[in-house]
Amino acid sequence: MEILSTAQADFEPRFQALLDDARETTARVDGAVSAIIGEVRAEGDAALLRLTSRFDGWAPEGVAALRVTPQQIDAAVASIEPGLMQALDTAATRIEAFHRAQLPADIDLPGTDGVALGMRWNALDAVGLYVPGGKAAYPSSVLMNALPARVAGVERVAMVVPTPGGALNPLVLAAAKRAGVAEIWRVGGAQAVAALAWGTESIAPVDRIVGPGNAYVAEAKRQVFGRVGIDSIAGPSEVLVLADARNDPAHVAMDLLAQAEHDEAAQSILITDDAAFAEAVIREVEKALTTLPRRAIAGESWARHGAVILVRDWDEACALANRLAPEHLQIMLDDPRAVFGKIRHAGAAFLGRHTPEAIGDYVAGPNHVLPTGRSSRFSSGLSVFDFLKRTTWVQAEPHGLRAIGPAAVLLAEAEGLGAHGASVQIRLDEMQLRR
Ligand code: HSO
Ligand code: ZN
Repeated sequence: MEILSTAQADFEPRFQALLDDARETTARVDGAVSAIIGEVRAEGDAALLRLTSRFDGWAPEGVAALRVTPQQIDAAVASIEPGLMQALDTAATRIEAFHRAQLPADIDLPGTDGVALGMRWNALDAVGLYVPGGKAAYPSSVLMNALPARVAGVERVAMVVPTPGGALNPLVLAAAKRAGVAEIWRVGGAQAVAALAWGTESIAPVDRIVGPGNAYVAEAKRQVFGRVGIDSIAGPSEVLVLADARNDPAHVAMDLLAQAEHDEAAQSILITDDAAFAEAVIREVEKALTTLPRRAIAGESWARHGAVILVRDWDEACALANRLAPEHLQIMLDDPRAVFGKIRHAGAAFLGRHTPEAIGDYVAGPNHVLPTGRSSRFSSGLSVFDFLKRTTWVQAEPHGLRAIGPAAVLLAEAEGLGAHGASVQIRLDEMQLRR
């Protein structure tokens, strides 16, 4: 691993190349996906049964077999080791508490001019949660997606999860149960997204679909957007670590590898102000890469997308961090909040030397569904706001309408909209007569 230094003459083009590194492996699947959505819209449950046999390697005996039963959920929970169940509960309790703290207040302005104004939050009625069935079937993600919806007050959360070969994932079911999800369907892929968006005889349609998935799922979400809401489409994960030489290089190395092991396309970057420390971290990464269980994935991510940058001071580091707009930012310094105060673009920050990002993946409380691919410049992680929407309201008293109505009449006339103006003016005229 070569160290990039801001002192080098060619630093800027090389940093720009890092920013431009498009890590997405975008397979074009739009045609296949629109065909699948078409089949589900036309044939409903029958299409779900057929597509499940074709793609998931098991043949459900009728639609009833697609719904996970309460007995199956209870059996899954019973099969899990108590310590692990407790860990799930610790995570869930903390995630719930943090998201409850996010719940916003309504606005209710009496209005001094006889026009009361306000804004009221309401939860969505029904949300669909996609859970992948393959290697990335993370129970922690079930909690991170379902709990904010429940805390926001969503009445119905319908989960879809493919069961390759017919095998249910007990920990995913246990997480769903802990998160209060009672409706679970054993369908996946674009067909599951289509069913959630359009409904079938068995599955009622939802209002918004969230949760990660493969290229087919992502494309299906894009294609049903507009009929339903969707969350942002997640790209490969990334971390930026800011660390000085007072850290243990082995800690920093493992933090970088924790992100790299997610995906060959993941990205881990270290920014430090000490060249010897940079070298030490690189050595520790290489050492760990000889033993880590997922060393093949992590090694490829580190070799292809990893980077180590040497800066002259932390202001310089902050400027680079804001340009990188990372999904995860670790600030491993004595006064992390001083540096964090200068950060404007990051999905989630982890402050100090004792806050590895993995603590946020599981148990800290804030959400781990975060903006990737520099999109923290304009978007944020999943929260209760994704499951709420606003209704604004106005109530004018007669004197309020008298005060602001004439301006509306003038504007309506200027726009050539006669009924608009008249709807105000007839009321004003009536008040005039009654006086
Ligand atoms: N770091 C991932 C989330 C995750 N990690 C789930 C472990 N399980 C993206 O934020
Ligand atoms: Zn992670």
